[in-house]
Amino acid sequence: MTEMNTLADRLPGDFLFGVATAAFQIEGASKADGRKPSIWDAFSNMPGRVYGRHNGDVACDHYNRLDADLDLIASLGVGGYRFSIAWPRIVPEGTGPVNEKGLDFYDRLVDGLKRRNIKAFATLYHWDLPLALMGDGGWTARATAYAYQRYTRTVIDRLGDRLDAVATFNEPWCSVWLSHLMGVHAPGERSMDAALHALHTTLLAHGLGISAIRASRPGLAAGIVFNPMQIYAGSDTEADRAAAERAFDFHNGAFFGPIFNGAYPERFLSALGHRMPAIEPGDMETIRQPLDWWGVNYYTPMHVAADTSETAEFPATVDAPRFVEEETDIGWEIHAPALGDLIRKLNATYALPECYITENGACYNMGVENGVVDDQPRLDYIAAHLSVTADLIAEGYPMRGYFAWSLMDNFEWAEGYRMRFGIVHVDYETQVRTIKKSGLWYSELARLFPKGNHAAGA
Ligand code: IFM
Repeated sequence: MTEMNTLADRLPGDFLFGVATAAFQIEGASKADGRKPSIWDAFSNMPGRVYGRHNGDVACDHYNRLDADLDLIASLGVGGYRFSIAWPRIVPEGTGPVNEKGLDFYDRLVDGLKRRNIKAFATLYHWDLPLALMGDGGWTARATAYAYQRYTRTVIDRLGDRLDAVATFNEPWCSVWLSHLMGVHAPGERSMDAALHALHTTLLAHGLGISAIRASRPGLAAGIVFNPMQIYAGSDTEADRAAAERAFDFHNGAFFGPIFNGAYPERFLSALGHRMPAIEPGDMETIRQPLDWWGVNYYTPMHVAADTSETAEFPATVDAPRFVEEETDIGWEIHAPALGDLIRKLNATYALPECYITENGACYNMGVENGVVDDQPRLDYIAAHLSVTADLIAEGYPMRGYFAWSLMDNFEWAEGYRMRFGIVHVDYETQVRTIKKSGLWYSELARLFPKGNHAAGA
């Protein structure tokens, strides 16, 4: 186990410790104050999509418990809070009227953070697309990128003066591949063609969003949050090494390439380019704009081998055996060194700005016993990944902060409420919050970094 003081000594004094959540996963109040449904409301109400047909109607009831939850965050002694803003609260139909009551909620949230001296890291899109936009094709339709730009402008005009950092998107890999190709997340599409359209629309929306942020608040630190894959070849054969390179292009390059180099990866384009939507003049310039920071969400590595079947579609890979058997309760392999390998590889491939670990944490489902949640494995997981982060800083990588996923147990998408990632336990019957052993440890560590005052993008 990593000893706390040894770990703390290896991190810079201005390292930012934070906790993270997302709107749909915690807010509940799905019909309150003018909010209209998102694609996740529809998806979770369909049988067979989400475990136990759980939905976001109540979640952690955070919408109605805002002040108490802000007090909880403050009580953890962290310097930052990463949250997302629900588009269906702000522009409930996706386009059309702005809902003042929705903006008021985030006004109160941001003001509450300021009063408590906690930095506000807002994410504009964490998967809750207004359902009405599906009428035009959702993310597969170019019009959605322009609707997103208007939504962004609306939010930043109102809140931008008090945000410390903003991310255009959370994990576009999920809202593109997992949602449109693999069918696991809303809208549950399983089509490469749909996914390729969603990819380009999302990237265009990112670029248009950055333009809107710059126009409204030129000084605001703007970035994007990825869940890039650390990909290991299943063997040293040429075929498996080539498979790992294709997987890199597909899972990482398709996002990082356009945003940081202004181009899709060549191998990716030659395999799939003919199925993509038209890339209009100026699109790639819009997508590639300087960013102040980027966020990495890391949980587990990926292992691939070549898929030699005749019907295999790019990237033509199959799963290869893992390095270690140890896994969290959601079945994800635990391998902290992969975080280091990932950051090194991405920085060697792209010119990246400074970086925050915007999510890292572990799923363990232990409950409250005698008032205590003993989640030692989660504590060990977080400590191991912070230790790798300290190594990266020693090597000169600009790692500026770490946000634990998650502040509290919440709606874990297709897994519903059965999978718990919180450092705070939530009893969904009573909404009682109990800080877990990992949360108490994290809090003690965060308090050693009272300066946590690194300004994103500075
Ligand atoms: O809960 C999610 C979060 O919304 C995005 N990143 C991964 C987490 C765990 O699956």
